[in-house]
Amino acid sequence: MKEHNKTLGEFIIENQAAFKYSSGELSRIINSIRLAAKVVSYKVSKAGLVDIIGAAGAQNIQGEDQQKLDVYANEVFIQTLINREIVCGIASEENDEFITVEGSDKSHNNKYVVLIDPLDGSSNIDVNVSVGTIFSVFRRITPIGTPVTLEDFLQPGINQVAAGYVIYGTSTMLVYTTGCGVNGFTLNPAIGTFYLSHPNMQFPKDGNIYSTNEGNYAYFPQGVKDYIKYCQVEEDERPYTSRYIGSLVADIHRNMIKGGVYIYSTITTAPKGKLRLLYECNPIAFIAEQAGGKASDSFNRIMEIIPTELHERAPFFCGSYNMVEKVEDFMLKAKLSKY
Ligand code: P6P
Repeated sequence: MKEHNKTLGEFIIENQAAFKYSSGELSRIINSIRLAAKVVSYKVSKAGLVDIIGAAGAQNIQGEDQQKLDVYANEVFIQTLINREIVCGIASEENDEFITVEGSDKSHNNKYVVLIDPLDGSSNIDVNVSVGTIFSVFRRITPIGTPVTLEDFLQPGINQVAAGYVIYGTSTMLVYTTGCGVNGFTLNPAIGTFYLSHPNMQFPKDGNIYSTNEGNYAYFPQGVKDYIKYCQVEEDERPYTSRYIGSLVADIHRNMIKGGVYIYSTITTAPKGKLRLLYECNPIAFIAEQAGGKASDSFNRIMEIIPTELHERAPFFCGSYNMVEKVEDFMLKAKLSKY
């Protein structure tokens, strides 16, 4: 059978033994993400029909209340994970507090916690731009059989056992890692099956795409301003191009395929940056590193940051290894020039 015909289900079974915690629970987590991704993908693809099937806040033709898509996606991912009896806790961008999952036998016996951004970039839905779901999986560190605690969620990214994203774009793809490389699966919506379409995804070491919101230029740290000017200086020919979709998953996915660097630095109006460390930066950093790329806050490896709050933010420089290093050089030079 040709590689690209392999289904996600077959891939999970084949690779389960390779995963050191091959209890099967992690595979069940990926399977529940798979199911939720299909359900959300269907709903996202119908979003453009809101005026026909009922505007948000109104009732649709079935008389159902229209939910905001990110609220809907949040409920689908949380319920799917709870129903599978595989996690002991869930944290979501949409929920102020984490959710304790005691299991139907109320034993708190499950070993994993999942952190999700259920629909990242959801403001782009109205303009028909790709959006995504981002997820991060840890083993709990407090005793099994007791209720999950905040400590189980505030782990550094290096402790992740799995992470990935779903991109709802021209096609829906699930891209994930369990620490043995990165693989991408494309959904065939006609039969509801994900097929291995991008085996062993790798960030090119170099690239010519830089992705950042240049509307914030006046508020960037000097090192980012210097890097952007470096990209724009005409040496030989213009080697760089600026591509910014405003949807993290879409920008990262394109840069992983073509080569590029994504930057969301501190800006004066966001002194710690905008992106959330636990369910945006860490999972994307795990993917990036597993694909041979790099992810830092411009001075420190993202996955070594010790979190202190569930929704804390971090500056995020992520992508092709040599490009991230170049930005880090500019940031260091700017920092040292202050003294
Ligand atoms: P800005 C979407 O809201 C998001 O969290 C990321 O997906 C995206 O990269 C970024 O924020 C866009 O932020 O400030 O450029 O609109």
